[in-house]
Amino acid sequence: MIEKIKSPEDLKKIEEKDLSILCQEIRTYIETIVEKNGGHLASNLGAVELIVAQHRIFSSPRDKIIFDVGHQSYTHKILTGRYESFSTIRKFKGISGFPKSLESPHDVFNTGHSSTSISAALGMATARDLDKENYHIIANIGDGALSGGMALEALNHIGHTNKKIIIVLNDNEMSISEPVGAIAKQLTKISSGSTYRNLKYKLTQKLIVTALGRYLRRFLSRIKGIIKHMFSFKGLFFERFGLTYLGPYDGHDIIGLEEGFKIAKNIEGPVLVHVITTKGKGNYFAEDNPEKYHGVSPSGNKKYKSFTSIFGEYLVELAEVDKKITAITAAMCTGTGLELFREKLTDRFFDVSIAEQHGLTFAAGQAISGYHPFISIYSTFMQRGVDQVIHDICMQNLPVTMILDRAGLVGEDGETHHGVFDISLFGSIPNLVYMEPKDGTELKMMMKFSTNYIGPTMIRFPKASTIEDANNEILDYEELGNFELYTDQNKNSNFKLAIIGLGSEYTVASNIADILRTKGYDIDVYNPRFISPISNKTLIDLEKYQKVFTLENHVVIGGFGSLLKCRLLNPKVYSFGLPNSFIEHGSISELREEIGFTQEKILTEIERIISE
Ligand SMILES: Cc1ncc(C[n+]2csc(CCOP(=O)(O)OP(=O)(O)O)c2C)c(N)n1
Repeated sequence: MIEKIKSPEDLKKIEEKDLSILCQEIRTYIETIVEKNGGHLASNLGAVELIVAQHRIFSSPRDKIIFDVGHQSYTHKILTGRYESFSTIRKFKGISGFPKSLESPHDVFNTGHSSTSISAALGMATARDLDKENYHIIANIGDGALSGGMALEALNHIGHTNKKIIIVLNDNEMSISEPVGAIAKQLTKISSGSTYRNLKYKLTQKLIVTALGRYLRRFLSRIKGIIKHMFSFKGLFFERFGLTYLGPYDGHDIIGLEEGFKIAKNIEGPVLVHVITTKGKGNYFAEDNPEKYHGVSPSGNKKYKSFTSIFGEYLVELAEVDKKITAITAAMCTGTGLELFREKLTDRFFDVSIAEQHGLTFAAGQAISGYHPFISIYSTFMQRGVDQVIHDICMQNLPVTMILDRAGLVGEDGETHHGVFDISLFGSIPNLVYMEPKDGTELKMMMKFSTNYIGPTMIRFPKASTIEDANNEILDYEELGNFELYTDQNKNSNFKLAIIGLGSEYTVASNIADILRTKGYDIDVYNPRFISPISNKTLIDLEKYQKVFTLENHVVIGGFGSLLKCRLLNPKVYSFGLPNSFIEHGSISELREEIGFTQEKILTEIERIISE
């Protein structure tokens, strides 16, 4: 059935009795492709019926269906003309793992970061009303994403504007990990937990097999809806924001959901349709362990440890000795390698939910009270917290260590997830010691350095595996801002060159220098370690070169090289890195090739510059 659906109009022609078979086909297809390409498994399996029902009741693209984060939009892609291209999802030049308006008119708002859907929907609703148009705007948001500050700001605004939008709350009682906070607790109370779900599920499984069963099921669903509506105070939480509350609906009962959406369509003003789903639905492993199966990667080379796991393990080591160390995550415990900390040092572990801004100021509060928080946030999500870093942490010179995981290109998650702007955002902030290690050993040295440092530190590292030695070298405070000179080959030649490879680009820089030396050039290699500050000693050292080349896994304009260029008087600085454009998805090596950021291409360009 699935391959015949070229648009939502085809979906509307499918008979009710065949819908559960269709959903099964969609699930199997998602599982097959995600196993090959990697992607968000559990969230998508949980949202199949929810999306099928929406596309049957609403008329996309005239009606606008928005997805928060967008990681759960696979069924939507399959049903909106992308059944075939779905096999290329997340692959280089294939379709994106998130909604992309360039891909389809059905993807009405691009996403990747959390908690934007209600704001976008409300903005679109004001435009619709100013234009005197008449279509529906539906914002799909998960219970995890609802914990984000933006979503709450938007709810507050909705109460003021009273615009007609339909918010569909996909409540699976999970963020990536267990959801955090008072809102999550409220939702659990409303949905009366999994008992409701399990009972309903078992009942419907029994009844589905017969025509009488189907009739009874629809009847029960209606009666239940009415009773719920008459007696419940359940939606009070949302009604206080000025929303009409509908639900909770069983998110795996298409007919019930369709009824709910039909009611929602006819209500004036903002509506919230509360839907209870099971994350990972239909897949035993994902249902059982939704945290692990939230996102999956195709199996790869596991020979070396990642920077992330070295960070996570070493932080436990440091915190076992230093009782003032805490760990903070914004809903990314597994992604940032903090599971061991959560397990071993539970009272000093804090998940603040999808609330990067709050997490940073929360860290400032701990630091001002004598603790040393390590807050780990992906570089791309740290874009949310610029003012908190400047105003709350750096201006007060507080000892908070900010870890920017996934800095640089991240690969298959694509443009919304590459961490390529952080140096532009944080590279010039006073008091901040900002570093990037060349490998796992140096990461540990920087972490140790940070724990005793009096002010704020930030350490960026990529999504990559690395090496880690057992040595006990330390990064000395006298070294602050000094670049490390690795090879001093200069024989007093009057044409001296230097190449500086930031972080994991150090290896590429060193390889290039080796090749150039065999061709007779005098070239020194530096491992900078520090993005800022840069010491006077280093600046004086660098003045002796005719030409300086910098390499970084970051955009060139506003990046490490351009910061250095502002500080040097004499040598010409040539920077290599990423273009100042939004970079698509694909494997990191494919993307580097496409951009021209490979060892061979950099070498060729450097040779051309030298010979100028
Ligand atoms: C600003 C931001 N922080 C973190 C993330 C990473 N992230 C992606 S999905 C997700 C959990 C979302 O939970 P929920 O909305 O309940 O959706 P579910 O996956 O449970 O369906 C998180 C934390 C993100 N996309 N954006």
